[in-house]
Amino acid sequence: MNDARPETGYQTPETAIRLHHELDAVWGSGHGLERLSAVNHTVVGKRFMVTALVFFAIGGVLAMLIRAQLASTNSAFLDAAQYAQVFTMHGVIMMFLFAIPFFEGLAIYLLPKMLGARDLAFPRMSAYGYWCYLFGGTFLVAALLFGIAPDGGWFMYTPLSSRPYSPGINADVWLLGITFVEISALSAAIEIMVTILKLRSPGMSLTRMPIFAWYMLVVAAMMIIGFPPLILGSILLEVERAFDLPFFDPTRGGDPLLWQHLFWLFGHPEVYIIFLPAAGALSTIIPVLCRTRLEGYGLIVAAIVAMAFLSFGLWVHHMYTVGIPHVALSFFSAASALVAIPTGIQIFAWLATMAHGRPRYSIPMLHVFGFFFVFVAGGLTGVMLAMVPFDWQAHDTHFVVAHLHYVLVGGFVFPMMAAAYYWLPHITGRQPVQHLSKPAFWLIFIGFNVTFFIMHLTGLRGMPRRVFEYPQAAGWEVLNFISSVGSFVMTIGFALVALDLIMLIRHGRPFRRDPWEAGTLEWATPTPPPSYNFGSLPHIDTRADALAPRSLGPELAAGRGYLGFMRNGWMETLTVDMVSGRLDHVVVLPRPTYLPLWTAIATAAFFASLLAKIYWFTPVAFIAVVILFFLWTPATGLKQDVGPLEVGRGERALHHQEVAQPPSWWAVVFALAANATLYTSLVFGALFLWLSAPNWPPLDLDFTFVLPSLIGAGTLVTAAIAGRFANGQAGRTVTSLAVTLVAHMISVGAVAVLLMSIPAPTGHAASAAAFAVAVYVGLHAAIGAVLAIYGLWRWNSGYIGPSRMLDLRIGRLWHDYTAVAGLIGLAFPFVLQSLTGIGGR
Ligand code: HEM
Ligand SMILES: [Cu+2]
Repeated sequence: MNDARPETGYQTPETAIRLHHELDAVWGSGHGLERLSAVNHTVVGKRFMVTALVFFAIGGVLAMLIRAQLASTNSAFLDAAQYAQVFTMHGVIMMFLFAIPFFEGLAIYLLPKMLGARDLAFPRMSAYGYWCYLFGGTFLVAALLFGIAPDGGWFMYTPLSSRPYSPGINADVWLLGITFVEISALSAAIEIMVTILKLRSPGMSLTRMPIFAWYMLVVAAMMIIGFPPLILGSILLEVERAFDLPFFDPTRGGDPLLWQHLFWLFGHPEVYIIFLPAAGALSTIIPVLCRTRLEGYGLIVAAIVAMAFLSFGLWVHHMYTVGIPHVALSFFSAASALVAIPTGIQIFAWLATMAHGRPRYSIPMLHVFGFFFVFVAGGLTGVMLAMVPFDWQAHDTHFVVAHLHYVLVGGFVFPMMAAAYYWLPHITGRQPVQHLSKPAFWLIFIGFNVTFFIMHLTGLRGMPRRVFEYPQAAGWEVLNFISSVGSFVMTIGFALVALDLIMLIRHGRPFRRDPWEAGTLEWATPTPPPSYNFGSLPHIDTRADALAPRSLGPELAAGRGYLGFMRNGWMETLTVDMVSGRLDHVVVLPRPTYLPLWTAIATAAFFASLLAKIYWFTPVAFIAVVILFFLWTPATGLKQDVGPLEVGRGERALHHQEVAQPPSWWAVVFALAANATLYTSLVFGALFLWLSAPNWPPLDLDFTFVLPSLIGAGTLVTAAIAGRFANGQAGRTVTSLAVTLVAHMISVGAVAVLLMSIPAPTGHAASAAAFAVAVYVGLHAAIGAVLAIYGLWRWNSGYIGPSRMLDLRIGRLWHDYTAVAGLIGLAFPFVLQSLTGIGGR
């Protein structure tokens, strides 16, 4: 960015072609190796989906190995140790490396187009997320080749996954690899949330959003709340394995059940996190395929919000057999059955839509049919399992395996195949060839039902899951053999689908626009879509699934909407008020850059150093990550006020650096929400141990550190207050940032003293918990100090002024959060001490 005052006016090019060339010159992602620097959402979304499909294929090969092994009683195909790695990695790949990344890719690709924006809110963030996913996933799969893959089941229960029972590095591969991939998922969730809430076309109020955006909004919120407990659990388990802090060790005040709670707090919502995007695709596709409008839009929105809330209260139904109090069991059992209501609402809305419309019996529709049949069957066995006595019988048998595949394949794979046939024409600009599509579908459908229906039967006859062989006397051989044959039929079906899609890409008929006569905005782009999506952005004045892309498209391409021009080489798009959809401000997006790739490489080095136990390198890699992130920031800064900018259609709006709450401010708010969930899980985890773990209260807990705690609390509050005085005015800003910096540094020192006075954290979970909380507070204070330095740097380089305070406002959010978390954390040892004084068993 240069120092001269940027141009604020504009000139719309004379022809649509001209406009296209001007926009593409700036928005395009380059060719050849340069493509590695791409941050554009169309490119990144496609990358996510293709990579997820590769992992799906790998997971599928592992499933074939499982079925080959189980086909007969005495197969010597895999031994017990290999089998454990194979089924664990099958589950891990399908859940973490296929399902989540695939829908993220779909959302990243579609959302800006559906909402009428030119890109996501943070294009570099999604590129970074992609690289983290690729590196983390590769890392897990590579471990399989070396025989050091995780083998404790996809949910990695302690104590099986603790050091004494899993001495190798297999469990560490899971913990570090998954955390790495989760970072990618969390950043995608924040990105999706902010994009949906802010980066819509003017006029698109919340109630006019296409239904897919509602689904993804709810899913993103669920990820922000649901993933942190798992990240926390992984960190604690890794810390226990590496440094012997006994969070899960019952002999020293820990509890293996803490892992189960943290895991299923994530794991149950996860099932809905996977189902809802698929349902969002169905709610988008079904009305179009039936040439009508979606029935019950408002009711569906209410149902998915209700589902999100309910799903967080249900994790315990995975733990009926661990000895939960009976009252709690009845409560969670009833709640589990209740979730059938919002699911039912959606299913009936889809059926009503079909009944009112004139269905086209096209290929996506076949897969929609597959979804209905399989998913409803899975729902029924789910209601059976929600009944406590039945679950006690069926727990950990192949009945559960059958149920979970009916839900996952029915609720995700079939809808996503429908989505692929529906949207692939958009991505490629070509329509299906359709010779293979039907046989492929029937092979999958029949193969699937043969494979998994049988597993209900073997399960009811007592065949446990996760066993690599079974005795002939058990009488399960014929059933298992049929099941394995079914799975090979299904595989042939998937292979045909792959071939079919390749045929579409290669030989499909090209078309101009909107082959399905859909009503959503993504079909108003040319196909395949250009790098900037829309030549200009529309004004939306009706619900955004009832538009006319065929006439709207050419208008936008001709530049007759908002921003139909180039200004200063800026990549501009618009934001709106979250609820009303009123035009809010202009966002200038960053250009392609290699920084996300470098940052992901540094992040990979950080995780690799932990795994290889080269701990001296860990802080080096961490600092490299932090520095690289700071290098991201100058790209979209503004060294001078530019004031209101013309945006076309006679309206004006401010640059995002000159407003109070631009997308990045919201991103920090959501990131802090995720952070707060992690912290809350930590504090509640400690209280859980106190209530239920063996060996509490600890006998000789002697905390004596009143002084450092008081100093720490005082300085953290000082930092937060001082941060508020930084307002972009000379002198005052520098002074207050300096005070913030010093205050944070003193609190880091106070926390260090405190850490030294905690009784050996390896001795008992109580001191381990106090230790973890203090480290958390110290880390936040340290980052607060870094942010203060960053503020000073930005001030010095001229990026901050009375109307350009974004960096300061983001700092403030952090200092405030740190003060609150710090006060809670510093009080925590005292609370623990008085609790252990009065209680325990
Ligand atoms: C492509 C066809 C598939 C076949 C033939 C298949 C087969 C199997 C079998 C036989 C098991 C049980 C292993 C055992 O307990 O010994 C299993 C476990 C599992 N599968 Fe699949 N599966 C398939 C697709 C999927 C998909 C699409 C997903 C998720 C989206 C998935 C997720 C899981 C999970 C989470 C487990 C549990 C792993 C564990 O116990 O740790 N599977 N699969
Ligand atoms: Cu569940």
